[in-house]
Amino acid sequence: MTIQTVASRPFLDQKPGTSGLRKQVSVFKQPHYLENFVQSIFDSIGPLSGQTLVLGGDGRYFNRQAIQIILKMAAANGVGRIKVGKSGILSTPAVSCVIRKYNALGGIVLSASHNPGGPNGDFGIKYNISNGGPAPEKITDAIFARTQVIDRYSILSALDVDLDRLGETQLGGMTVEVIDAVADYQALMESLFDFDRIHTLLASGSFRMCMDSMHAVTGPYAHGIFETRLGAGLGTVQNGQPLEDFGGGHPDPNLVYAHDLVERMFGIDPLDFGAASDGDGDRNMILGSRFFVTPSDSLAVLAANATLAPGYKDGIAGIARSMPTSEAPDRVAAKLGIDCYETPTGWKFFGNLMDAGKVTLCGEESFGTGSNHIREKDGLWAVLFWLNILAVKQQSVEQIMRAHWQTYGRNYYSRHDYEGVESDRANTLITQLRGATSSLKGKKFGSREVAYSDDFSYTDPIDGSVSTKQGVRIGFTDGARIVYRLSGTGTQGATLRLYVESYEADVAKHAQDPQDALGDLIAIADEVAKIHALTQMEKPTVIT
Ligand code: VG1
Ligand code: CO
Repeated sequence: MTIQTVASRPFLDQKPGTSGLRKQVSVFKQPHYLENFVQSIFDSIGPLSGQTLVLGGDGRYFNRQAIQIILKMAAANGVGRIKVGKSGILSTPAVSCVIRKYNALGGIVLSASHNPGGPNGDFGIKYNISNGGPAPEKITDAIFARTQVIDRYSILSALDVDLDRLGETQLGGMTVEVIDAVADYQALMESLFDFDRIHTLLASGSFRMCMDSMHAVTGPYAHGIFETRLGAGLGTVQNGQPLEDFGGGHPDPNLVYAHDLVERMFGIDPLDFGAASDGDGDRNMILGSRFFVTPSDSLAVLAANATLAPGYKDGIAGIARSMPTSEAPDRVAAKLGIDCYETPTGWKFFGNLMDAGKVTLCGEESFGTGSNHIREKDGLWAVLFWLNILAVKQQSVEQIMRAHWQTYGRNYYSRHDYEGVESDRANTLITQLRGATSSLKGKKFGSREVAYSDDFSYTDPIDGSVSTKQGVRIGFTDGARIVYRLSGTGTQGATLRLYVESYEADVAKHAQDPQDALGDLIAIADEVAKIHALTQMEKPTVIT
């Protein structure tokens, strides 16, 4: 086995987005493309000698090949040990868990999350640091800078490693340890939630649930935890076999893409509880019988009921939510007398707050919820948390949600995505909006008056780093908000995200359809940004 040094030239488009580098498979398959990025990671994270790294992916097309390349490059770069998930599978939360449990230097996750997979789909790679969380901008900026000048990479000439057999093998001077993908993660979940109580609920026969893994990474985790350990019975998990192309689907757990689940939960004879997770297992959607829980409300409910789960029985230190997420969690924090932090979009902004002990629960409107048990959002964790609450309260999802609104009021909320917008048009829209924000204050739209308008900027309270241009927001005097931003995870054209929120204290008005309750705000959002004229799209592609 010899170490080869391969001459290479920079690819100029390797700038990580909201969550790592995501490109079409055809881009990743160009000679040296993956290798350049991996070498840039290795060159940016300090001495590797004797260090442990964690490696795994969501099982999408190109996962196995990429893992073999990365193993050989890690060996050539002096890494001491790599823990890799069996068959190359590890969910994003499992990688975070394993990094923390074994004090690894960091980990590499191969995933484009909710983006479609297969030869014509997307692939992605992200680096997580020793706290188990996504690399902060300081590190992703360093990796990007390295990609711009890289002229060689190192790789071991060796046979492929057998990824389907548990145990250790040597690759040059490096030990490759193929680990059970589920065991460490399941043990962590068991330490947080009342598995006995959830078992009693699920095995009772009177409570029926469905977990839709959308042919993505959580399949093995969900089979093991819900069916085998918690007695929910075979068939509880649907689409539980990870497939390289996710069965042709879009592994995004929302009302549009998780249609198999939606049919069961909103059809005749609906189940009591339904949940879905995304490509890499860090997102979740929670449904009750003919009832949808918005992710923002889900975070608020978990915070309000946290002490019902053993892992949080002493209460929570604080909450953090991304800026476009609704203010429902803020109301719970206020009542609990704890802080609620507002960060830019992307889980990397929560890491410092959790490390400093300032927050316990975090969430994003995009179906991401999690806590300081790891440093990533965690889909199955959220599902288990809900089950723990349901098992204790013995109420339906809808009853819990309605009681919550009764106490705190309801934050009507919706996100409209305009996917596949031509990049120039999307950039024009945002640039014009930025220009308009300064003159909006005091302006009246129907009964609403603008209280403030700006492009969100965040100063990290722990390390002082500043992140600018994180989304244009318009706040009204009655607390309603409109937010616009461009997606940082897409691979083709641009995606405009419009977020609208309006607070309603009156219980008698809590049964409206959010699209109706938010109708005037949606119209104002278009009037201000000229969405339809500029995108040339009649309506959003996805509404959640
Ligand atoms: C989206 C979501 C964001 C999330 C990110 C990564 O980003 O809006 O909340 O953190 O995806 O999640 P963007 O830039 O497209 O809006 V995942 O599950 O795709 O790793
Ligand atoms: Co994801």
